Amino acid sequence: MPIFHPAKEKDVTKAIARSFLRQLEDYAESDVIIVGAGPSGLMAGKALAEAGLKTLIVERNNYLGGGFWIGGYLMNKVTIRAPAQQVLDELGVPYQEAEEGLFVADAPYACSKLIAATCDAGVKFLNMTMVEDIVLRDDNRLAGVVVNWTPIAYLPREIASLDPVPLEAKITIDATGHDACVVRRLEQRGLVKIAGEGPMWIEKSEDAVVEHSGEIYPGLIIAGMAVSAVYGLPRMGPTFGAMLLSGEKAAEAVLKMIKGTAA
Ligand code: 48H
Repeated sequence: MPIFHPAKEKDVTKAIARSFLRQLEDYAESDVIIVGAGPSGLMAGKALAEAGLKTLIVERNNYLGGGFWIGGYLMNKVTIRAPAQQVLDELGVPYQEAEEGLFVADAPYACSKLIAATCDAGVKFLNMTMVEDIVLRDDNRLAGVVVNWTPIAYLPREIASLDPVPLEAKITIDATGHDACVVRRLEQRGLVKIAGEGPMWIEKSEDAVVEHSGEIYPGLIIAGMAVSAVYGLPRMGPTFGAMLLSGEKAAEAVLKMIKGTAA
């Protein structure tokens, strides 16, 4: 006596194709596109979807979470400085206080809880999808991104000369970490300058990243390590509080622009 309900092979394919294409058609236009599903992008997405905005996260890897999965030096632990442990409390992630105001948590636990909370909030994801360019309107406003399947970028041009497709959004967030991929497309056109990440100085870095998170160009907001890269701020190594709070600050900036209110 079989346990599972019968299903035809063709119906499995049809179910996946229909669901994917419906979602792609729907999200060809979003309120917000976030590029990068690391900690800052996920936090921004969670806050924006909770506030009712149609939010899409584009991620070039098949997995979500960026550098938040593994923390420092392949040791599977992340550190968080006060007051950002409040985010761990909200997500239900256990942690220990290693030193006064310095907390340590299991990276996979923290990352999976953040991913789940972002999904619960209603964010949709396009993974294995790489942002390779931007949509710029002649009023000099970023109006979306241009994407292609990630594997295409790793194949020789002779067999993978394939045009990308555009996705529109009212606001885009560059949360691509050290690469600052979206801002780099503006820099290539002489529209902004990227200072390049500074050396490590934990005590200075985290406040500075949160402080500088926000609009960098009309229609474009930056969050996370992309902020360090753009403004030449010090880096902070495997401590993630600023990534979480930077994502929240980016979301507040979006909400002010779209709804005229803070989160
Ligand atoms: C689609 C892309 C593209 C692209 C990149 O690196 P992340 O974890 O980013 P943040 O800023 O949220 O967190 C940074 C943190 O992980 C870190 O590295 C820290 C704290 N470092 C400190 C230090 O001193 O080194 O995630 C960025 C995500 C990744 O998942 C990328 O795959 C993705 O963005 N991404 N997705 N199109 N062109 N470029």
